[in-house]
Amino acid sequence: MANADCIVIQGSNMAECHPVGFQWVEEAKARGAVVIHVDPRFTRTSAVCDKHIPIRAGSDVVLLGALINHVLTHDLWFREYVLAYTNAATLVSEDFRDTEDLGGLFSGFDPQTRQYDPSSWTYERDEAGAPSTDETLQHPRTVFQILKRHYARYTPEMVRDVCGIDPAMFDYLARAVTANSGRERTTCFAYAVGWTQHTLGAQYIRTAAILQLLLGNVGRPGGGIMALRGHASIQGSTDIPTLYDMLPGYLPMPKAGRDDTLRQYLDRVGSKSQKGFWANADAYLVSLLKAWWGDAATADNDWAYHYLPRLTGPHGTYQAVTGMLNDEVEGYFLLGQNPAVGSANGRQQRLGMSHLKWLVVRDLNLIESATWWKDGPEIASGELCTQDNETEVFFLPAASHVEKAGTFTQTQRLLQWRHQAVAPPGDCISELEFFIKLGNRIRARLAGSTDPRDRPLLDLVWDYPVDEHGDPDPEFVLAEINGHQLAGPDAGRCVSGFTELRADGSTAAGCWIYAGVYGGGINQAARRVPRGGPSPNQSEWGWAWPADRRILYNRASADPDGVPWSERKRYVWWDEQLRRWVGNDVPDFVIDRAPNARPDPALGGPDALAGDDPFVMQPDGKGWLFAPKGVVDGPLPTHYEPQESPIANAVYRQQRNPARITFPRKDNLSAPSAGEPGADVYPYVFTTYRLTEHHTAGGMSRWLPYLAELQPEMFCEVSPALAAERGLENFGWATIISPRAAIEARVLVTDRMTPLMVGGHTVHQIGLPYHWGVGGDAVVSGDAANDLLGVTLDPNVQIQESKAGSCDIRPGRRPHGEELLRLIAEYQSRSGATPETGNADIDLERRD
Ligand SMILES: Nc1nc2c(c(=O)[nH]1)N[C@H]1C(S)=C(S)[C@@H](COP(=O)(O)OP(=O)(O)OC[C@H]3O[C@@H](n4cnc5c(=O)[nH]c(N)nc54)[C@H](O)[C@@H]3O)O[C@H]1N2
Ligand SMILES: Nc1nc2c(c(=O)[nH]1)N[C@H]1C(S)=C(S)[C@@H](COP(=O)(O)OP(=O)(O)OC[C@H]3O[C@@H](n4cnc5c(=O)[nH]c(N)nc54)[C@H](O)[C@@H]3O)O[C@H]1N2
Ligand SMILES: [Mo]
Repeated sequence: MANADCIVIQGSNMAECHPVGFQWVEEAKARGAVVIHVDPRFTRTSAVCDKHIPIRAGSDVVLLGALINHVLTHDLWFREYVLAYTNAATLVSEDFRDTEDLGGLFSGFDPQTRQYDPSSWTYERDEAGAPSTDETLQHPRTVFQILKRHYARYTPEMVRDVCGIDPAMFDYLARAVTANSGRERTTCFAYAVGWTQHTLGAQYIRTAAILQLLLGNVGRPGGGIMALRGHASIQGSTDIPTLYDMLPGYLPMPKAGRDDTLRQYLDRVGSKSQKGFWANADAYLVSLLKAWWGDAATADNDWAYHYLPRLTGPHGTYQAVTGMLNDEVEGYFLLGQNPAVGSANGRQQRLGMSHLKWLVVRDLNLIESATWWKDGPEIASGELCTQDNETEVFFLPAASHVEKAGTFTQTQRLLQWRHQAVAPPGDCISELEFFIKLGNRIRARLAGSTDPRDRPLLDLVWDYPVDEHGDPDPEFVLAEINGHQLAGPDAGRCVSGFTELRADGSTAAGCWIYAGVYGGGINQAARRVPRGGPSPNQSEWGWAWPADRRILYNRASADPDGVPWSERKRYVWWDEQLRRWVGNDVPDFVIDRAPNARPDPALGGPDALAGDDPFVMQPDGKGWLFAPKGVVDGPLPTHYEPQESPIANAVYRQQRNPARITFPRKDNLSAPSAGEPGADVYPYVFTTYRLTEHHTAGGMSRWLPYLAELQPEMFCEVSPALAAERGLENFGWATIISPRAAIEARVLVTDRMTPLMVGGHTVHQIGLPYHWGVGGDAVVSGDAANDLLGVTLDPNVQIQESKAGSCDIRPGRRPHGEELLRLIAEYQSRSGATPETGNADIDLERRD
C-alpha cells in the first residue's frame, strides 16, 4: 500500500480498526498519494483522507459498476495488460444469458432450490478443448463485450439515484482512480466488513477485482485489493480454517454424493489436465492426510480419504443455531466467540443455547454467552426463567495471547511469531493444551473400540511432546503444519516449500500453503530483522504464504515480454542472461518459464502455463473479468438491494439477490421493503460498526476499566435532520425498533451522518456500534445492536447482512418486561410482516 499512488478505502474504517496497517496509507500519503474514503459515515479515517464520499449502505456495486462502465466507455482500460493477462478475449457459451436479458437473473436459476446451475456460464471451447478467443474483442460473446453490455446501465445518474452520490463527486473519484493507473502508476483498494456483511458481499469484492484488472492494478506494487482482516489471526483461521466448508490451504471439504471417492474429489478440485498449481491438489491433500493419519493413511485405502467428514449442506453458525432451536443439537463449544452479543439476531442465539443439554465456554471473561441464563435480556423479558433452564453451562478460563506463544497471520498473509510474555494465571490454559488434552481423553475413552466410526480419532497422529510443566510446544505444531519428508535419506527433514510435496505418501504437511514457514528447521515466522532487512519488500520480517511471496501474481508486474511496465513500478522481471525470473520478491511463476514459452496445454499443471499466464492458480492462467465458475450467485456482479431496503432496485426488477440464504421464521421477520405495504413502519436504514476503544462483542474491552471508561454507553449516531424529524435530543435516549427487537441507546446528534437523496427521497441512516451486551459481569453493559438484526446470508460465504437493516427510531427509553415484547409485536403487526415478507418466491419478487 505504501507504493500506491491512489488508495480508495471503501467498506472499512481503516484508521480506527486497522491502525497498524494504516501506517502504510500514511506513508503513501507522505509520498503524494491521493486517499479517498467511501463510507456512509464520516470517521477518523475520513478525517485524514483527501476526500470523504458518503454512500448509502448496501449500494457499492452500483458505484464500482459505474467506475467499470466509465473505464470501458472512455477507453481508459490498460489494453496490453487486459489483452494478455485477463479473460477479456475469451468467448462465453452460447447458452449464457445475462441479467440484461432476464430482468436481473442470470441463466441457470432454479426458483425451486433458489440456486444457479452454472453450466451455461462456461467458456466456449474449440475442438481441442481450449477456450475460444477473439483477440480483436469484437465478437459479441467475448467477455469484453458481455462486460460492456452488463455495466452499460451503471451510469453516474444511476450512482446518484441509488448510492446518493452526486455526479461531481463521482467524477472526482473516477478521475483519481484512472489518472493513477497504467504503466507508471497504481491504485489500491482496501475494504473490510463494510463490503462483506451483505447478502451479496462476495460480489462487492468481485466488482472491485474487475475494475482493478481492467486498470492493470493486480500483481503490481501499490495495486491490488486489500482484504483488511479483522480479529488478530482471522486470516490464519481461514488458511487453517475454523470454517465448516474448508480444509487447510483452501482445499474444499468433500461433499456427500459428489466427492464420494478420492478420484471424484481431486477431479473437481484440480484435475491433472488443467493448467496451473491446483492441478497438484493431489499432493496437497495426500500430504494433509499423511500429516493427520500417518501410517494409517496408505495407497491401498486412498490415504484414508474416507476418514474425512462429508458435507450434506451448509453447516455454518446460523444453521447450527436454527438446529438448536429445533432441538437437533445437544452440545456446543464456544471458544473465543461471544455470539449472544456478536452474532445477528442475538435473541435467536441466546434462545438457541437455552435448548442445549450442555454448553462449554472457554473465554478470558464471563461473557454474555456464558451468563444469558441468569441475567440475559430474555430473563428480563420473562421469556426464560433461570430455575427452569436445563442447559448445563461449563466455563473454562482461557490463556490470552500474551500468555502463550504461536503465530498470527495478518492481512498481508504474513505469519508473525509471538513469544509467551507471562504464564497464564490460575487454571487458564491455551487452546493448544486444551485440545491436546481433550484429544487424549477422548482417545483414552475410545481405546479398544471396534466401531469403524471411531477409527479416524484413534488413528490420528497425536504425539505432541510436552515440557517439564506438561505444556505442549507450539513450535512443534508449526513444524507439523510446515511438513516434512517421510521416506528416503531425507526422512524427517522439513520441506522448504509446497513444490516439494508429493501425492505418493512420501511427504506430510498440515497446510500446503504454509510449507516453508519452518524451512531448514528454522522458525521463519519469528524473523524480526529491523525494517525487514535491506530488500524493498522487507523480506526478512515474518514469513508470507505461499513461498514467502509478498505480492501474489507478481509476474503481472512485468509486461508480456517480461520487462517491467515502467521503471517506477518495477518489481519482478525476466532476466535473459540468467534465463529466470528475478526482482524484489519471490517470483510467483515457474522460475525458468520464459515469457515467450508456449507449452502444450495438454501437459496440464504448472508445465502447461504459458510464459504470459500470470494467474498461476487459474485453470486458464488468466485474471477473471467474467467468472465461469466458483461464484454461486453469478459470473458478473449485479446490484441487488439489501434484504431490507427503503429503495426499490433501480437497476432491475429483481429486488434482492435471488440466491441469498434466507431463514423464514417467526423469530426472524424481515421488514417490508420499498413498494411493499408496511415499508413505512421501519423507514430508516441502520448500519453497525466498531469503535476504536472497544473490540467486537466486548469480551476483551468491556471488562477493562480503562477502555470501558472511554466508551461507557451504547449510543446511536443520527444527523441533525433526523433528530429534528423524530424529536431526538443530543445525549438523550432513543429507542430503536426493528422487526426483531427494540433496544435503547444514548443519542449522538452529529454532522458526521449525512442524509442522502436517493431515488427522489431522503434516506436517513443511523449508525450503531455493536460492542455492548446485557449482562452483569462486565464493567459496562448495554443493549446489543445485534438484537436488531435479522439473519439473511450471502450464498458464497454464509455471512450475515449486518451492514444494512431497516428500523424506526423514537425518543425515550424502551419499556421492560412484557411491555417490551408488546412494543415489538405492535410494530410487527402494523407492518404486516410475516415469515414470507422479503422471502417470497422469485416470481413474486419481480414488480412490474
Ligand atoms: N478498535 C477496533 N478495531 C477492530 C475491531 C474492533 O472491534 N475494534 N474489530 C476487528 C475486526 S473483527 C474486524 S472484522 C475489523 C473490521 O474493520 P472495519 O470493516 O473497518 O470495521 P467496521 O467498523 O465494521 O467498519 C465498517 C465501515 O463500513 C461502513 N459501512 C457500513 N456499510 C457500508 C456499505 O454498505 N458500504 C460502504 N462502503 N461502507 C459501509 C461503516 O460505516 C464503517 O465505517 O476491525 C478489526 N479491528
Ligand atoms: N452487528 C454486527 N455484528 C457483527 C459485526 C459487525 O460489524 N456488526 N462484525 C462481525 C465480525 S467481523 C466478527 S469478527 C464477530 C466477532 O464476534 P465474536 O467472535 O463472537 O466476538 P468477540 O467479542 O470478538 O469474541 C471473542 C472472545 O474471545 C475471547 N478471547 C480472546 N482471546 C482468547 C483466547 O486466546 N482463547 C479463548 N478461548 N478466548 C479468547 C474474548 O474475551 C472474547 O470474549 O462479530 C461479528 N458481528
Ligand atoms: Mo471480524
